Amino acid sequence: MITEFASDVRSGLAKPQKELPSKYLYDELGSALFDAITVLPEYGLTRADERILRRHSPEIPREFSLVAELGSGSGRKTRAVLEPLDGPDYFPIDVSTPALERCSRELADLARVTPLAASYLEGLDQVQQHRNGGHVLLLFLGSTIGNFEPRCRMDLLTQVRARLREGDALLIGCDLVKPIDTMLEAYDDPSGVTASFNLNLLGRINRELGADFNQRAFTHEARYDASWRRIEMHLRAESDQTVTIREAGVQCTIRCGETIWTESSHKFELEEIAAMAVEAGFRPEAQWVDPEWPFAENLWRAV
Ligand code: AVJ
Repeated sequence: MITEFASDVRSGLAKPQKELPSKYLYDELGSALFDAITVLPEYGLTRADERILRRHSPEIPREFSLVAELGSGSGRKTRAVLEPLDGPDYFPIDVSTPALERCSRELADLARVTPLAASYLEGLDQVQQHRNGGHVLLLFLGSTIGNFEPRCRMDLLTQVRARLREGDALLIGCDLVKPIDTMLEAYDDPSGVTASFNLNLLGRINRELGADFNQRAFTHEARYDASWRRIEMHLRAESDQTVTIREAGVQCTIRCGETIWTESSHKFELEEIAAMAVEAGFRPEAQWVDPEWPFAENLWRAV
């Protein structure tokens, strides 16, 4: 039996453009490095998300007695959403148990917290069993939706919608298109934190799958693809590499200059966000845009 991680690594490295799924960036070290990214001066995304939530969450209708969150992480941004509500039930859904523990501790004074260590859809299925007659407010913050290819994105939103009832709401954060230099700096910061975050994926494969990647032989690269409107992160081999990944039963060669694609962060246009809502079975109800860093927080109602 090989793990899902091992089989995803095996199939990703067998493609003509080698790739690794971005969800594996977040082991314990990766999550700590991501937390460091959120305080980089060049990475305005998380601060914009937080500013909007602090300013505008009091405008969210108070009717919600149950809040669930996809990929809650440590739950830092969630405070602002829970505060105006009247002691709601809160179900953070995340695959990282340490993050869930931190999140439960931090928010226990504001809500009755039930952490769910599960994938997004499995977690949402579990939330159904705790519904109490009121409407659900589901949070999907931080532009995580941008990590999904357009096809998978619509698929995910449709499956999320299928697990909600009419009148439930989705609060979803989307990072907007901005000048290319600003986007590139955000994903290739001069302190090298994002480079470490990216390179840690090879370290994780070494640790968990008994592989022998030489992390020092790879460099971090961020590119903007204007036709897809996305930042791509890659790891570029600076010399020919032969790697054995024991637990995945893989031997692979990576040529000098070849890259492994590790993440896409799609950037959105405002009109596109409304179209996505409608296509997935929601009605856009409110939208707030940060004045400093183009980022949109969207409240959609399930119809
Ligand atoms: C957590 C998915 C929103 O795509 O901007 C940060 C992850 N990658 N720097 C993003 C990330 C590189 C981040 N999200």
